[in-house]
Amino acid sequence: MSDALVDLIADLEEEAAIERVHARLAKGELAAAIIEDCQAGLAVVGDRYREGTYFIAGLIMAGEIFREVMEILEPLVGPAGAPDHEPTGPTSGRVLVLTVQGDIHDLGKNLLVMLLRSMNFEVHDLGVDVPPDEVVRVAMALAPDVVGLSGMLLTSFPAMRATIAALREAYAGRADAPGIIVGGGQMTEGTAAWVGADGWSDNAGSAVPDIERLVGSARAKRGPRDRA
Ligand code: B12
Repeated sequence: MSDALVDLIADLEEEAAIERVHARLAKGELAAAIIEDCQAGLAVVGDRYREGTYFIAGLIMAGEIFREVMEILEPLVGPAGAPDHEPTGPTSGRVLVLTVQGDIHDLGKNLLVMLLRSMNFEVHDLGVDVPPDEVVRVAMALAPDVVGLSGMLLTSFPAMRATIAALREAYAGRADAPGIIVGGGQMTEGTAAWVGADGWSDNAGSAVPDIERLVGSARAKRGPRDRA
């Protein structure tokens, strides 16, 4: 058995994978490198599921291992924060994040939330399987600078498109429309264009500059808000 983290996760070796994470942290490795290897391991699990070597239990187990790893790494990525963690200083932007209707994958979304909170964004996380009308209702009440939609299934894309269409309709002609960014492992530029998003990413870290750009243009259109 290889002791590389990618292989341990791919082989669903829960205990050995957790031990490996602790060992790598003890050697001073960065959380980002460990997360990258976990994602690569999960991708292998996904491939094995598609090929029929693993079944749904394999996906569940892989998700559980990743959740445990993130529990260990969270203090190193940023403040744990309550679900609606309020930043202490001036915020980098107000972001509403969720997984779209019909999709319950949340590990990638949670990673994005953790990362944004560590960078002083005010993040509101609506959870998973969120219907378009609920997204519109909360967005109208919250006035976010950016709405981030996550989806891991090909069947999530119509739900993403419907959510964006509902947001665009609700904000038609208004200066306070948020920027909309979409993400998930299967996201591509073409899909992002098809769903009607303003930005896209298949990686939380590389999404941050795009989210900052969308915050900037939403704020420029809207002008100063009464609550910062
Ligand atoms: C773990 C897992 C599960 C777990 C999820 C647990 C959880 N709490 O999330 C469970 C067991 C629930 C699950 C269920 C299913 N799954 Co699944 N799952 C996976 C797996 C192995 C890993 C996904 C993951 O968490 N990756 C790690 C995270 C960190 O990566 P990520 O999600 O890509 O997120 C990163 C970026 O995408 C980005 N990001 C994510 N969201 C956002 C949002 C924004 C706004 C931005 C900017 C960025 C961003 O940032 C993240 C960090 O960099 C993938 C395989 C794969 N290749 O990914 C299959 C996979 C996604 N699942 C798949 C399938 C088919 C299913 C099921 C339909 C299986 C079934 N028959 O029931 C169900 C669907 C349930 C549902 N309705 O949603 C398929 C999808 C195929 C397709 N083309 O649609 C995949 C690809 C496996 C495969 N190869 O067949 N799954």
